[in-house]
Amino acid sequence: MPRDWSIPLTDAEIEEMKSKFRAMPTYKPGGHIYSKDFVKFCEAIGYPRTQKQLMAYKDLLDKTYGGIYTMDLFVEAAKRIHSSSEVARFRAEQYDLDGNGYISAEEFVELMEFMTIHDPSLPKTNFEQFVKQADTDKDGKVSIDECAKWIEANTNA
Ligand SMILES: [Ca+2]
Ligand SMILES: [Ca+2]
Repeated sequence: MPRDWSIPLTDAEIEEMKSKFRAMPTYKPGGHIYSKDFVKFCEAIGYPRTQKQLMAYKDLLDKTYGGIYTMDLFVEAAKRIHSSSEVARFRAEQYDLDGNGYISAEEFVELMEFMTIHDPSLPKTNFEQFVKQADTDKDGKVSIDECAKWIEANTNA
């Protein structure tokens, strides 16, 4: 029976996945694999995503993390995967590419591109509309927190 991913992963499950991570061909003792092994790894742990979605994640790794998928990043994602609000927050944090705590127009373009691949039913939104919808404290900027809430409200990620 396929795993129900809305149930949090147990420590034992995460340990088992870590051993699969270590078994990947590009695994380096520092605790990372290269993005070319990413799809293979997701298949090894039975993560239920289409090839197209997995390729979008790989692309994100190439853009944001220099093509490196660390064990820490994997464990962080694995601990949040059961909760759509946690996944949304993780995504918002990942797309704050310059790490200033806000989502810029450029960062939004990247985020939107990723989300459209992930969920093709997503309506096309431009940055102006995004700010209007997401900026709940009306300071003219979209914070990580506001972005996370917007992602959660607008997708079934
Ligand atoms: Ca930013
Ligand atoms: Ca705001």
